[in-house]
Amino acid sequence: MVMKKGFFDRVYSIIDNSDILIEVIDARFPEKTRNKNIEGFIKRHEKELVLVLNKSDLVSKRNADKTKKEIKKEFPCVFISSTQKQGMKRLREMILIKTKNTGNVVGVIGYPNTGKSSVINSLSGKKIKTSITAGFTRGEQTVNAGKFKLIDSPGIIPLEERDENELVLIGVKNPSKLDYPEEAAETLIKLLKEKNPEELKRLGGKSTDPEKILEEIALKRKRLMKKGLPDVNSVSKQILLEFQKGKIRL
Ligand SMILES: Nc1nc2c(ncn2[C@@H]2O[C@H](COP(=O)(O)OP(=O)(O)OP(=O)(O)O)[C@@H](O)[C@H]2O)c(=O)[nH]1
Ligand SMILES: [Mg+2]
Repeated sequence: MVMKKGFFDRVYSIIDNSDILIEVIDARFPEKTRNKNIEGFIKRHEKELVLVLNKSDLVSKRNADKTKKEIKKEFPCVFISSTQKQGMKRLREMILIKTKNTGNVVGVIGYPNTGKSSVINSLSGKKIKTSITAGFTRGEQTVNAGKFKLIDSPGIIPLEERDENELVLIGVKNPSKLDYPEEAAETLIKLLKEKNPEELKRLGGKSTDPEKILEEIALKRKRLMKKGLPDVNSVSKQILLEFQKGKIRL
């Protein structure tokens, strides 16, 4: 009987079959979308790893610079936006340097929805399918990108139990599935307050209290319940979805 291989076995077999590895991370949540166990595994197998901070079009320059300084201490890293085609030349050059003395197979790994398939498309000029829905890529596939080959893989689902609000923010869970979207929305408001207050102002948040801010945004958008009260539940889902779609920047 053929045994169905476990998920992590598949990741490890990609690592085995690759000469170097790229870990695609969401530049808005670098720490939450990295997998340090797998990074450690790659290191122990003496394969080069490049951290690619994708979706950098969705973070302010100030935040990007701060993150870069931290990550660079651990691994070579490149900030890119695969959809806006920023930083792609630098990434290509980095791959060429790293693969020079090894083979030319580049394994692309990362959490669901970080943009692995988009990065591969941008590097290869091909059009493999991407999606706003996390967990989209199912099987592995190898894509030719001229001097090197890229292996696309399904997103690595974190083994540890993750907080569902966090999963919504990193784009792995649909906000409409939350019983209390207000909670995740308040977390987002707090993050915006800390990291990109200009964006919060643009949304119409003036108060200091996140709960109040959600009410203000609901009123501004005329998301109202009976008697004209702000519909915080519905506006929470709305802004979370906009954040997932990249319409709100961090
Ligand atoms: N704004 C922005 N959106 C991006 C970028 N890269 C990818 N996306 C979007 O993020 C979503 C996920 O992209 P995919 O390339 O499908 O991500 P993936 O990592 O292959 O996802 P799975 O196959 O589900 O693991 C899509 O809606 C992309 O358009 C980027 O650089 N900037
Ligand atoms: Mg994919």
